[in-house]
Amino acid sequence: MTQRSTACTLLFHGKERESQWRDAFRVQAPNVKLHVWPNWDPEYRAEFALVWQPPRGELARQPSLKAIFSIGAGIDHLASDPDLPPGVPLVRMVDPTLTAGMSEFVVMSVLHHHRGMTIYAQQQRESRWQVCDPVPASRRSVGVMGAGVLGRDALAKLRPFGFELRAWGRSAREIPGAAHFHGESRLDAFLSGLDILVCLLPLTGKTTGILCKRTFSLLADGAAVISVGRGEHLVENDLIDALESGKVRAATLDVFREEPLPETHPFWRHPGVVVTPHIASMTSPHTAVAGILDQIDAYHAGRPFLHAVDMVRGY
Ligand code: NDP
Ligand code: OXD
Repeated sequence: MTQRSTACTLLFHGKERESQWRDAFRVQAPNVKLHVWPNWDPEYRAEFALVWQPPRGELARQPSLKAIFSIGAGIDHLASDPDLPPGVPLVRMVDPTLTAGMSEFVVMSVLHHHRGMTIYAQQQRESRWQVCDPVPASRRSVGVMGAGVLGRDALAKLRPFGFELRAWGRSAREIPGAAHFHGESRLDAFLSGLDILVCLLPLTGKTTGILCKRTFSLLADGAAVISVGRGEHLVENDLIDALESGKVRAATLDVFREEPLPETHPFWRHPGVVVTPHIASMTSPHTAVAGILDQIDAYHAGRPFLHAVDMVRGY
């Protein structure tokens, strides 16, 4: 990795792996003066901030911010801060390592459900040797809600398996190898008879609670649901009811309304549910810092930020 001459002041409030972020800046851009929370000097004036979920109001104290870079691809927790400094661009994370990691997780989870692995896991617990009829991928439909950076990469990586692929987004677009549906009016057509549903939407007022009874009712009987966007997309009791009735046979849940998922939550023990602790993918400090430096250099050269959040749309 080449060293850059980028110079600026940057506030950092991370989620984890703080030393890796510090090292990435030190190695790639030694002239970036990093101030790491909670040791923020109140007198310090930052030009940029790189944050996961800073204490509410903390960024509002900074009068010279040119941009706020989010460590996560999802910015719902930042956008909902009423004290977010108005007019300062909020830039979401687009990082090649994050994208590749999400596609790995989605492909793994789709194949897990396609091959009936929750059934075999249950049979193993019961020492039961029983073969289920295999279904070829060509007879399985997989739909991804959210045809953005992550959804499109996941679809491209699912393509070689031969599933019938569908995508759903807000605006019209062409997606190689997948039928794309857009807008609320096409949601039912997208969902109709789907065998495996993946949610990779951002959390907004329009997508909250979208994984609900009505959505599940349109899927194929015995469908699988993979929830990797945000916990608030899912109406938890509706999924539990759908699992109990068999409408949904299995689910992989990586994100939850309450994280960490409380120990007593029924999802932990449900035989049809795979629970993971919001690890479907993670931003890599190494590659993300390179991207942030590109953005800061572009700003200094008078170019706009890429991936700035549209605060009206909410993503
Ligand atoms: P993008 O902004 O690139 O894509 C968002 C997609 O959702 C777009 O296709 C957009 O449509 C679509 N969309 C937004 N609102 C609606 C709506 N109301 N109706 C239909 N479609 C809609 O986001 P990313 O792909 O980068 O990330 C998606 C989400 O994944 C993040 O917001 C985050 O919550 C989650 N995530 C989870 C991680 C994990 O570890 N579990 C890790 C990283 C991200 P259009 O194309 O028309 O704009
Ligand atoms: C997220 C992320 O948005 O980890 O969840 O990037």
